[in-house]
Amino acid sequence: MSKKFYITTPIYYPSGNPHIGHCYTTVACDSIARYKRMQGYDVMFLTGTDEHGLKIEQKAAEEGVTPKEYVDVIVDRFKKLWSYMNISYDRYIRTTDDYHVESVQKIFKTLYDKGYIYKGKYSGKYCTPCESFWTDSQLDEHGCCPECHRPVKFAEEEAYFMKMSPFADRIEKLLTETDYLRPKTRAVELVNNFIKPGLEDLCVSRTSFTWGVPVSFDDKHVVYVWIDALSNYITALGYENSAYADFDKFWPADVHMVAKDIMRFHAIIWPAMLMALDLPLPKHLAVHGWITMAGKNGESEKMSKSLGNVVDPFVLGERYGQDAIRYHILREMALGADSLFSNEIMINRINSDLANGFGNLVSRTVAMADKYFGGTLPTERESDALDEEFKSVILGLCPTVDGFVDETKIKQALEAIFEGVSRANKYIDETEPWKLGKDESKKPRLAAVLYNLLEAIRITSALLAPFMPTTMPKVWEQIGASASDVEYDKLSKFGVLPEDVTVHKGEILFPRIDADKEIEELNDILRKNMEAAQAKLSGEEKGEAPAEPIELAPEITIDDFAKVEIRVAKVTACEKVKKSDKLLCLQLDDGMGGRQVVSGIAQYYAPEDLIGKKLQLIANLKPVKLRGVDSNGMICAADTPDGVKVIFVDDSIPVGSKIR
Ligand code: ME8
Repeated sequence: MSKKFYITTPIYYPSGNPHIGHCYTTVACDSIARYKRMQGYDVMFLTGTDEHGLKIEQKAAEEGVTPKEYVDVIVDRFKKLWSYMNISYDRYIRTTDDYHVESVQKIFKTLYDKGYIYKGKYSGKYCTPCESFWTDSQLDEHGCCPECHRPVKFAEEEAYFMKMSPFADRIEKLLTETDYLRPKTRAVELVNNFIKPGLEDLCVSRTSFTWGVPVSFDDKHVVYVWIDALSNYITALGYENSAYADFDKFWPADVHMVAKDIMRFHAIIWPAMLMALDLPLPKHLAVHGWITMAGKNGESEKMSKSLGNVVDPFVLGERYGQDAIRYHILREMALGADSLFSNEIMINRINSDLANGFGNLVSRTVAMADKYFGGTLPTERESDALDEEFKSVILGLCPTVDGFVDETKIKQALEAIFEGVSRANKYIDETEPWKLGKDESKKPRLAAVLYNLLEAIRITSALLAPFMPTTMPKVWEQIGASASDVEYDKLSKFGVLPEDVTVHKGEILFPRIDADKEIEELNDILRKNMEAAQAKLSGEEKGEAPAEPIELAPEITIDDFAKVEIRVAKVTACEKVKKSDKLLCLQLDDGMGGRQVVSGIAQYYAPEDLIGKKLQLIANLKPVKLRGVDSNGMICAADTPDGVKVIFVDDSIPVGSKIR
């Protein structure tokens, strides 16, 4: 039976263009998936998009398209980026795919039937952009959303909840006694912050928007975020649907990789869901930090769409090549820690490791084989004791890198390979081939040195190929390696390339970047992009775009409208209605002998704010009693994000004037 390996990225929100932050997880998973394929594993690498929710519904409304039309465009951009970055995913799940919707409904119903889901009421501080309820203690120092730092509002609604407490003990053990969580050091904060204080039940449905998977037995509700989103890891394999039949083959997953912002959901809620469904738990959850950017106050901030500080991967890829970008982001980020993105760091890294380190090793070796032997090595060799030490360093690489890849420590894997590259460059300095080349009698020694270097390049390039898949085949072409020479089982031995190997000089793999010129130019481009993104965001915040989608009531005719009589009236007296926080009682001069109107605006206006003002009165509304007080008509007011505002009328317009 072949060995199986299943790895997943999060499913991303298609609510804006993908950026370098998204690339990190996807490139990291891609590299591991490629490495495992190289080792002979049957790999399933899953990525996708998380397409439901209020935020998407709102963005679509702002653009005047349906939510599906909106996400289709962005999903296309994600897919284009993944193809550009050479992402070799085996499956792409969209939570709007029919099979996923069907499975989520079944999963929700199963959890309900098993008694893990019940109906209740949700209330709390809600952040609309982040679609998250927060407790008071979670809010930031300004009482705003701890993630995007925008204002939150109080909200309450009927909702279904999932019980979490039955799973608390097992989850604590999973986090503290197994190696599920990577790095395990993060278990302490999860246990102390969430499990020890008592696991809170999870809100799993919403009634305040419709763009989601409907709860099959209560269609007022749509499934809210996590049951929909997390299930993707199993529905994409065919769990509770017939679209695929890979569940038994690939579940449980070997690695889920996510950033720390969604660690809690994957470390606590996902295992709880699987326990409730009686399914095996994934083997590892690898949590990395954020790619951050230097913020205005000098502190680094998460790179994110909602902060508008994103770096466009296409801009970088066009300038330096996709592999250089892949290498840079993977090399900088240690598992669990943040990594600051800066053009300076990136360009220096590309120059030092790729241009001067690896690129130089390849070009020097190939150039010398060409210069001294016309490209084809002679078979007469002379070895030296130094060679054995060099070979043992290179032969130690593959097992070391295997270990790091298995532990999802990609930075360390790359560091190990580059130690091999440095060792090879040092071997050139030690053996001084340019001196050997001048003396005919030393040619057998020179041939041995160059062969050893070509072998070192064969092994290091094969180990690098999962991380930099576009460039390494070019290296193989240059060093005369065939596809079978770079197979995994040949990476732990020397002497694989033919004795009389022929090299082919080729293009420069990683051109050296003129750092001073480039940093300035790139900083300029990225700054302009960011300013444009931030201007767009602050426009949204200033209310230039409506916060809620506008839904018009059904059309009426002019005759319908003519039935409503709106007239100008002046407030002559006003007082609060007794025992009511909300109601004001207004005496109006309506040009018809006067009348009394009760209005629910006491939270927004004091009586003295209104006395003497002219306003609009719906004059032919049927009288009602509010809190026992007669109300003859209604005054016009607007709902705004800052509360209700009465529509006042210019003082020059006489009372009683008809408004049409
Ligand atoms: O959270 N640095 O989607 P999302 C590193 N749909 N990684 C980053 C990053 C940054 N600056 N910004 C984003 C969601 N990421 C949910 C997930 S999963 C069942 C549902 C990456 O679009 C990182 O992998 O906000 C993070 O976990 C993911 O994008 C969140 O993407």
